[in-house]
Amino acid sequence: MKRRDFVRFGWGSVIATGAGMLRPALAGSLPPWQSLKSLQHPIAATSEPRSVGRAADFTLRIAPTMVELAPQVVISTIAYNDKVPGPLMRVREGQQVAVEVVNETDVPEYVHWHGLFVPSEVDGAEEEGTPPVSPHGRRRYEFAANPAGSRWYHSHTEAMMDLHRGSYTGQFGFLMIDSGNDPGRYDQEVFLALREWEPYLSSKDQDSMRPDPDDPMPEKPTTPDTRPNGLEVANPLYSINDKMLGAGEPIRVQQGQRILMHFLNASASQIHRIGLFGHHFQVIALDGNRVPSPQIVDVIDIAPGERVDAIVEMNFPGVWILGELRDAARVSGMGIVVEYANHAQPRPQWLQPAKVRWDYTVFGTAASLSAPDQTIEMVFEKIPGGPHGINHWLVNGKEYPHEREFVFHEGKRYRLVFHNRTDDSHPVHVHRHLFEIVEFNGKPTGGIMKDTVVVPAFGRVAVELVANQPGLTLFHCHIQQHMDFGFKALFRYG
Ligand SMILES: [Cu+2]
Repeated sequence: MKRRDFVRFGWGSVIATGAGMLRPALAGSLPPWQSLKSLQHPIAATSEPRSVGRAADFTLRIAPTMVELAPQVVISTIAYNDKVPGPLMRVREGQQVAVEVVNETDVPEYVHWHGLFVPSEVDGAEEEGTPPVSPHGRRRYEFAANPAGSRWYHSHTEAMMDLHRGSYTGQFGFLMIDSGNDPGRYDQEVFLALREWEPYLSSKDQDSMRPDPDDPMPEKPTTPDTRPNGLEVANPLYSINDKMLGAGEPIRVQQGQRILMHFLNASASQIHRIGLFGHHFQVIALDGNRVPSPQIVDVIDIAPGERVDAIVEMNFPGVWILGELRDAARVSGMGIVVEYANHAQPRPQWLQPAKVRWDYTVFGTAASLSAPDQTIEMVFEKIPGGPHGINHWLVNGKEYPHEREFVFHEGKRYRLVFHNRTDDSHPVHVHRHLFEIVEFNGKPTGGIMKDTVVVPAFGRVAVELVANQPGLTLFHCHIQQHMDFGFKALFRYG
């Protein structure tokens, strides 16, 4: 897509650094993102019946591509429409959306619509019974766009030991569902997807999930597990959208502007901590859902699968780095330059923001008065893999699959209590539903609606949801390796 197209659509220059934008195609015309290059790759004949009826609103073509993260740093990955992130899909709340997915790879694929209320057959999870997009085949996903907010889409394919599949690839993108009554007041909107590249297995701790010694750790066992840990996924390269720090266009701002930043952690493995010296983030939504108390914080913690929407007021002129607090991640690419107009200086500056603990409950309200109909306890444990193996993960003593699924009854309210008896933090995700955080490490709260929540190392988190989306529902840790090696479970409706 050409730069002038972004201007024509009324978007700032920043979006052009990463997320290409996609508008519903007009019948009979060439979609604006369809470059000559993609026309040179004829779509293979499909073995599946093609949907008939109206034209798709969006087309996603899954294919290998090259991404230039920085000059002379070009990686090979699988992506949607040769873009990383994939095209920005923007739809109205309640809109019927048809997405045609064309799989030009040799393996089955699943596209998951993360945070949406969609039936199991279109959710994009093999475990729930969604059919795959077969190799060199195509499949149409049709759903109503609900609920409003910052959603996203990504590959939900199992990877196991293949670090070139599933969420290790560039198959992810933003999906914005506009409510039409957005009360936000801002001058620019930017989309910032956090990513790592070139994964490998290592016994060296990358430090992203080290337990915070100040955490209460209510689930810490009295006798520590001394078995040696297994190999975990590590990465040498990082980016925001498709560029390493300094390689892309800066976020260009003017003093006094309010910038709405949509953060997405599209990582397969790492929790990130983001700061911008001299500025504050007013967090207005978590996982796309407005928070009851939009508090101002200096640092944003964001785990794989999570989204944070924050307004930043530009009142500290200069040229700054918005980036990861960990030096190793930031110097390896996880950052973007923020440049005030008329303040060009040779080097963007990084200064460490004050170290502040991230605490979901500051965005909540008084504890919920609701009483659940039933409480479901879920205990997470690790079987350490040793120096040459992979850790395996248990939910209530068993790796996936369980003999009997967890059962919901439609219309009932459930409290899920997550007991993390491991020394890692886990971002756990419930498909097709929103839940409310009701207790975090012993602290009651209410009103924070999410689809993914970090259960800290040796921590305990309770959430509540109303079972109002019949069908198989997948629960899992959003760290790809944990999910693939046991950390998942199914809920069914009884
Ligand atoms: Cu995990």
